[in-house]
Amino acid sequence: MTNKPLSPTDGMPRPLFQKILIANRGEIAVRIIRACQEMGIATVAVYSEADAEALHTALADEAVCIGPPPPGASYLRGDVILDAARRLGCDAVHPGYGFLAENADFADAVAAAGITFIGPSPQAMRIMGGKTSARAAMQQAGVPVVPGYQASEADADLHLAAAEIGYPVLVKAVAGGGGKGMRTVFEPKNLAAALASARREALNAFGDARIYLEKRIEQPRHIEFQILADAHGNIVHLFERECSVQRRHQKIIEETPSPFLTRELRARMGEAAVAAASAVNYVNAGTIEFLVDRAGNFYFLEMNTRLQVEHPITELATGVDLVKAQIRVAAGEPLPYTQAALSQRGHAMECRIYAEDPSNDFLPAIGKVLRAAAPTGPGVRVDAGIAGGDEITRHYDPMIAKLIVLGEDRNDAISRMDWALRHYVILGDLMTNIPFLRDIMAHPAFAAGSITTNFVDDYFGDWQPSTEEAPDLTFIAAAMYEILNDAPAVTAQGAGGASGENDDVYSPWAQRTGFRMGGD
Ligand code: MV4
Repeated sequence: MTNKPLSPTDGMPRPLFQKILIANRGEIAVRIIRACQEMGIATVAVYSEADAEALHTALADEAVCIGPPPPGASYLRGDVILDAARRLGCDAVHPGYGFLAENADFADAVAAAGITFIGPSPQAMRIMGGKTSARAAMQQAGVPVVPGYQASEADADLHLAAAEIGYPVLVKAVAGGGGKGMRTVFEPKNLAAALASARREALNAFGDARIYLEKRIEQPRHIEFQILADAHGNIVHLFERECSVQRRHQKIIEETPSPFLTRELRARMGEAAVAAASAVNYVNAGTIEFLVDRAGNFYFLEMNTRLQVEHPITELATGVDLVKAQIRVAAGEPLPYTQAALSQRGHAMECRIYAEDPSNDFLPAIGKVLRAAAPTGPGVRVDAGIAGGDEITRHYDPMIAKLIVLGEDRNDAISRMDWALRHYVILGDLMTNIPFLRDIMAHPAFAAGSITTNFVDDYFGDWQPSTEEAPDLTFIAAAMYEILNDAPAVTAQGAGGASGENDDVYSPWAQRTGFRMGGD
């Protein structure tokens, strides 16, 4: 009986896939690589010339340059990406979010190459990708949709429909999303012009001029439900995410549970979300977005047929690793839990950290990150796509990281989030929205949970960073020393005192405004 030397994988379950190509960049690529590494699955990163030194490129087992920086010449080149997957012997592709994640033609091409696309079927993508086909499918499934009209594009029919619906109405783009092409019409005399301008913008933005009407829901909340479905007909929801704090249709803060939902409303919305996924035979992870009015009426808005940026708050509150779940479902595994086995615990909250200049209309603030020291500690998670030395460029989304906390309850989550924001050190010639986020945390309306999609416009419409005392020279000297000598990161705690109770919020390490090295 020879003692066969143990192979490194002996005792470990066979990996579900041998090698996964991650067709994305930044923090979500890092996140997916991390899940693969925990599952013993080899990884292939794709990168543009601008990301040759990026974190995701460095972390993967193999990396392939797919082209120059512009997304259209790199991360959107499905043909080049698929060729890389073939050449490197990948048996699955994970698209992340954005880029090709909801591109049904890419999903088709991946499957045609005999490679598993980690996501829903192209059919489900196509139905949910068209806002009117999605509405029709939901109406058929008995999922509440906003009162509206999509039967005809003729102006005369639309005028009649708008009168029937009742003003104010919204004109929306069929191929739209994120508010592009959306117009509010308060009275009949303005409808014709709104239809024309909405069609022009939709054609420019999506190459598709089709539009439809909806009744405007006043002061709505944006509450979405996470769905997870396997290939054996099992579908569960993993509860809601409150996403109402948005700025110009860009989510900023997400949390779960929603401070607005009652147990009863949560159960009804969860059932509707599962019914929506079932109506399109959905498989894998997806999100059903609802608008919820002040009376608690909820309406299907759209379905995102991909993993979402804000998935970590669901992971922290339920204990489910959604990326691993996606990979297992794509490999044909059945869901290991029933709806009854799923529950929420505590209160999770996410802040999106953007490289943007709040004092300059939040325009993206490109520049070099000299030092990035993320906060750590009980209930604090950072999903980052950048490290010290990385450039934030104009080529890609300016989101550099997600800061997520889990608290015992909402107040605990808010105070933990403020602590973490205060201790997130991002040094370099760039600004971030951290001061803006901290002011939101401190706002009484936010603390009270009275947030709608108008929250930022209502309370922060003309927000400017508070004028801070300039960090004193000792801290600038310390920053220079730390960077030039690569000393261990000095945190606000270290700078302000051992225990942190004297944290000096004016310390450059506390990252109040964009602390510039050698800047003005
Ligand atoms: C609406 C609405 C009110 N009533 N539809 C904005 C972008 C797209 N996701 C849908 N949006 C909205 N659709 C009706 N019938 C209000 C919004 C809206 C919004 C929705 C979710 C999150 C943030 C928002 C910000 C402004 C408007």
